[in-house]
Amino acid sequence: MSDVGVTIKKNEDFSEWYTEVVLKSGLADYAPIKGCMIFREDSYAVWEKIQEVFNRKIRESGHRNVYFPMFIPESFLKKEAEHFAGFVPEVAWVTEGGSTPLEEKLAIRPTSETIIYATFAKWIRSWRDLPIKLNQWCNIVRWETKATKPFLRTREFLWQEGHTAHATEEEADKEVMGILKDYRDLIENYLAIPVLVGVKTESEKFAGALYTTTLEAIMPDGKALQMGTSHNLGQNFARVFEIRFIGEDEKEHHVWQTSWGISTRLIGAMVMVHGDNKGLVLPPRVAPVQVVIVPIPYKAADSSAVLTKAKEIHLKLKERGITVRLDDREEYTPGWKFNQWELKGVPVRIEIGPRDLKQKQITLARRDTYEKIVVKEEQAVNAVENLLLEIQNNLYGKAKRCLEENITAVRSHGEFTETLKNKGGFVKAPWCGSPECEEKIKEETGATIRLRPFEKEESTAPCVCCGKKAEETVYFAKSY
Ligand code: 86X
Repeated sequence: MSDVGVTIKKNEDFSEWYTEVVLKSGLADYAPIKGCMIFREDSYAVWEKIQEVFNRKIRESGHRNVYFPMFIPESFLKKEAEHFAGFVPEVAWVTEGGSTPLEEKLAIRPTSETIIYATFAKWIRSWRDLPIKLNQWCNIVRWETKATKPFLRTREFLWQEGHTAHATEEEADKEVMGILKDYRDLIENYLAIPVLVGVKTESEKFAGALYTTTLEAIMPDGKALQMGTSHNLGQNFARVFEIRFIGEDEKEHHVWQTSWGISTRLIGAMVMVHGDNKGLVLPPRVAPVQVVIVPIPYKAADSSAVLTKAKEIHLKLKERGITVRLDDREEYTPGWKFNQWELKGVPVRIEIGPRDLKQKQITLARRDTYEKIVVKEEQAVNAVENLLLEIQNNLYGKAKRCLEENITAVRSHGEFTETLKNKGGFVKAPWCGSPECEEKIKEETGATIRLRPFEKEESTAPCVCCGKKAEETVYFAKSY
C-alpha cells in the first residue's frame, strides 16, 4: 500500500478498496486492540452531524437524552433468558475491581434494555407517568468472532438506542413508525442513501419484539446492509421486568414498549455507496468540510493578491453558513492538495489563480463528477450554495438508480438462484410464508429475507422455494 492515493479500484476489489479508502482518507485507524477501531476527526465529525440531525428530530417529538451505566449485572441479562442465551458468546465481562473479584460479574453493555427497563419498573406507577421516551448515545461492546471491518463490524461501536414506554399498543405502533420515518429522512436526505423499508420475518426479528421494522440499503457489491431498526416490543419486556401502571380505568396494566437504533455503521455505508477510485465522496449535508479553497499562485509575486482574494471568498462563504477551509499551506503544491482533498471527499474545491483574479472569476471543481465550472466572482457564494445542493441531489439520484437496478423480480426457483448467483442485489420473490422455506433458501444460497414490504404485494406466481401458493412478495438478499 503506497503512502498517498487510492491504489485499488472500487470495481476490482471492493473489500480492499473500502479498507484502503477508510484508512487513507483519515476517517479511521486500527486500534491496538483486536477488532477495535479509532474514529478519527473526520468520521467523528460525520457522527456528530448525524447526532445533530437526529437529536433535532427526536426532541421535536418529545424524546429526551439520558445516560445509563455501561455495566450490566449478570442477573439483569439472565432475566431475559430466552434470547440472552443466543447472545452469550458475544458478551464481554468485568470480573475484578482492582485485584478484588466482583461479587457479581458485570457485562459491558451489548444493548441496554435490561438496565433501562429495570429502572422503568421503578419509575412507572400510574398512567400519568407515561409515556416515557428516552434516548441514549453511547458505546456498545459485542465480542465478535466473525471477521471485523471498520464501521461495519467492530467489537466496540457507537450508536443511539431509543427506549420508550406507553400506555397503549397503538401509541407504541405510532412510535415505531415515527422513528422509522425519522431514520429514513436522515439516511436518505442527509447521507444520500436510498433505502427499502419494511418488516422483518419472525426468524429475522429481534427475539424480544412483537415485530421489527428495518431500513435496508444495497452496497455496490450487491450485498444488503441494515441501516437501522425500530421494534415494537409489545409487553414482552414489561412482563419480565414487571413494568406495570394503574390506568385511567383504575386497573393494572403492563406498559407497551419500543426500542430502536442506528449506529456508526451508517458511516461505512456512506463510504461504500458514494466513494470512488480517488477516495471518499461525502454528501454535502454531512461533510465536515463542504468547500476547500486552494489558491494557485504562479510565482511569488502573485501569491499575496491570490491569497487576499481567497480569504475574501472564504469569509463570504463562512458568513453564509458554509463550512469552508482555506488551504494556504505553503509546503504543498496545489496538485498535491487537490489529491488530498479529493481523497477526503470534500464536495467542492475552489481554485483561484492569477488568471481567475484578472477575469474576476473563480473555478469550482465538483467532487462527484470532477466537472469544473467557472463563475463570476460576485456569483461565488450563490453558485457554491447551488452546487452543494446539486451534488447532494446527484449523489442520492445515482444511489437511487443503483438501488433500482439492483432489485430483480423473479417468479421461479431457477430465476431466483440464477439472479442471486450472477447479479446479487435484492431479489423480489413470492414466498409462502413458511420459516422452513426461508431457512432452506438461506442454506442453499446464503440469502435471507431482508424485509416484507409494508404494503403487502400479492403474487400470481408460487413460492420460489416450495412451489405452493405464495402469501406475499418479499425481498431476499445476501447481507453484511
Ligand atoms: C438486540 C435490540 C435493540 C436497542 C435494537 O435493535 C436497537 C437498539 N436494542 C438489540 N440485541 C440484543 O438484545 C443483544 C443482547 C445481548 Cl446480551 C448481546 F450480547 C448482543 C445483542 N445484540 C443484539
